[in-house]
Amino acid sequence: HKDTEVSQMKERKPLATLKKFIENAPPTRDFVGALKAAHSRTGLPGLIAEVKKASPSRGILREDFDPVEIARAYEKGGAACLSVLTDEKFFKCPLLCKEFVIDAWQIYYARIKGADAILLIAAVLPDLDIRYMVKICKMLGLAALVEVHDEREMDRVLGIEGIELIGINNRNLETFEVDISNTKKLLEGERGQLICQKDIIVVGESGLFTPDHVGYVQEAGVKAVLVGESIVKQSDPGKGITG
Ligand code: IGP
Repeated sequence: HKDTEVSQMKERKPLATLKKFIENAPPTRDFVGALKAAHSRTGLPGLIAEVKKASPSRGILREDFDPVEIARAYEKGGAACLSVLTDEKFFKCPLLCKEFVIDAWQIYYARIKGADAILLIAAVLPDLDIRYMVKICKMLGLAALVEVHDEREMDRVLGIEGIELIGINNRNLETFEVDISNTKKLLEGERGQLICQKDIIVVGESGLFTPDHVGYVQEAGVKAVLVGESIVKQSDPGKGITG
């Protein structure tokens, strides 16, 4: 059976093999559409709820880590999308595959593993690679969440055609320092206007722990948020998502 073949795929298969699987795979779920729908339905940023066991800055987040159970709770709680290291299990919410993508092969692989979106981090990818990878995503029906953390990266990314989703990371990946005013800073003035003109959905990422934090980044102009630590640690991770 095809699904078992995919889940047993241990070694790095040639790209041609992955492409053949993708031809027969079910269509992707509309990641951007799910965020837009949640935003227009609630008037609040659409939530990408992140499943993670640990983080380099905070260590283990929960001992009783069951990714499937947590993802189900997020879904039940009303998350628009999920962010997770791509898993073989399928969920109804569109899935973001959270990986350090540095090679196009990883994008094809994410697609056959059931991802609906992938993360492209501007800090580790040259413009040419981002352009090329965004095109591959389009071809495969995947959304690309392009992540930036400073003005320079934002300006680079705004110069690339066809970008629908930009994530502003409030965490500096080198120092792990979190500052949610980073989202506001990067959306001020001309950058904010350009983003509106281009109809780009901005995702506020990292360090969001309270409704006030979410309100703050919403005020700054985000239509979606990516939240991990504060919800993954809850005894019922789905509770309070829509509240
Ligand atoms: C979630 P937090 O502070 O809510 O757990 O953050 C998410 O933004 C964060 O995990 C993240 C990340 C990344 C991790 C955003 N971009 C890139 C690793 C690599």
